[in-house]
Amino acid sequence: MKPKRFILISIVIFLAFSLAIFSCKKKDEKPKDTTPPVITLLGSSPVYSAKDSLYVDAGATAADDVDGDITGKIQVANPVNIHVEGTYKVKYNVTDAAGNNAVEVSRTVIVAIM
Ligand SMILES: [Ca+2]
Repeated sequence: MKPKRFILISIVIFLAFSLAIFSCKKKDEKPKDTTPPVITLLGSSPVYSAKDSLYVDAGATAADDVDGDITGKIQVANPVNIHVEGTYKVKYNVTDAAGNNAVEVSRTVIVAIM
């Protein structure tokens, strides 16, 4: 066998193996999750709350195309101070396992003397 032909055959075999390994790897990869989760507000907005009385937030739910129900992962920012009249915004945020952030959902809470 001529050395040139040997080298050529080696290269072809190497490329064939590379291609085989590459296609196997591709099959194992899960499709990338690029869809953000969706937050659904429970209860209404705005909500009126009497000053100095307990405010209980109705919360929200979150669903993701891959992770499913991720309500438990919702981060709630609740700045409501029941002792101070004013308009507050309770904000809900959530991120799926792939790192996609949901569109922030908020509820307006108005604390007033009733
Ligand atoms: Ca997702």
